[in-house]
Amino acid sequence: MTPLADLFGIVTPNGLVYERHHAGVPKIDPAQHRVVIHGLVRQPRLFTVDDLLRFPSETRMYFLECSGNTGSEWNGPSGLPVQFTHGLLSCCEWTGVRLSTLLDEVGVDTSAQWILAEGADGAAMTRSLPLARILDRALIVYAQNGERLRPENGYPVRLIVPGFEGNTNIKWLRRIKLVQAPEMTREETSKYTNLLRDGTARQFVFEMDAKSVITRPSAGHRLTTHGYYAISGYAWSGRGRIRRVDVSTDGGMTWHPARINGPVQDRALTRFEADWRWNGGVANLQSRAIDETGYVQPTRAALVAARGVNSQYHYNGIQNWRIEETGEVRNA
Ligand SMILES: Nc1nc2c(c(=O)[nH]1)N[C@H]1C(S)=C(S)[C@@H](COP(=O)(O)O)O[C@H]1N2
Ligand SMILES: [Mo]
Repeated sequence: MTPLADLFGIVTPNGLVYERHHAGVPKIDPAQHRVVIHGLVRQPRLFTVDDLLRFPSETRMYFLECSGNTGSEWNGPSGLPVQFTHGLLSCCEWTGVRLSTLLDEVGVDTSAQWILAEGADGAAMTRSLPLARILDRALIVYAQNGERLRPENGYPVRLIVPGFEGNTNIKWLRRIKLVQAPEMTREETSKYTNLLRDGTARQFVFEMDAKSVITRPSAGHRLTTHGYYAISGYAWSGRGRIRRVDVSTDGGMTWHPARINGPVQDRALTRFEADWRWNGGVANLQSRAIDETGYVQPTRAALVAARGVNSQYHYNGIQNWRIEETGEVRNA
């Protein structure tokens, strides 16, 4: 998991990006690897990695968040530090080819509404994705933060679906099939559906809702000096840009707008900072993200009222860090 409390700015260095694999990291010979695009197309095609490198490229910063991120807090404060509550999260500069560019090459039939994307790992991780919602930004990438992808992150090619839950960003991409309707794969039936209170489940919950977390100070830290501290953290939304971040030091009774530090980019981590003086008393630090759609990050109570506690995925409640009189910072 990404050590968020030890990072500055918005970039996650490649060696510190969290890793999630359903069946380990496959060894792939890039000279042998192919990406096939087939199904409802005029002309199915195989692309080598060299083929992909010849197309016009696009470079963009996007966050990647596992839908299981912060699942530890559904039943109340877990006591864990931020690396283990929010560390299934990264933000990298991705370089690759637009999915739409490759689809133009094969000629998509008008009946194709979804794609099926499949990885070349032992899990053959496979997801169905709605074309209309991803076509203007999905990338097939070969580079991350300026260097080629690392084996753990999908070398030689992976799919990046900005703002969508982590598992849809298929690593070691080997196949895209154009289809009329979702294929109901293992990863969208037995996994990655969200069980609600009434026994029904949310399915195809793709966008990650707006969320934020204070990374400094955070659980496990200890304040040793009274006086000024800059409270610093990340905000992000799967639906676009962050509009505002509010910070509270009294457990959510009063809120003040934080400063946005650095660029505010579409579906990327945004760094915020707020001024605070610690006078030695108990304090409860919280942050609340508001995105460009007007969506406000909910309290845990509001989230649980709406979804119950069995959803497993997509927890985005406001996080509380409690400062004790000793200066100890706790997830409580
Ligand atoms: N082929 C394949 N793609 C995959 C996975 C996998 O196991 N196999 N894991 C997914 C999950 S659950 C997440 S959260 C992200 C993690 O990306 P990372 O390991 O580069 O951080 O990749 C996704 N893509
Ligand atoms: Mo994930």
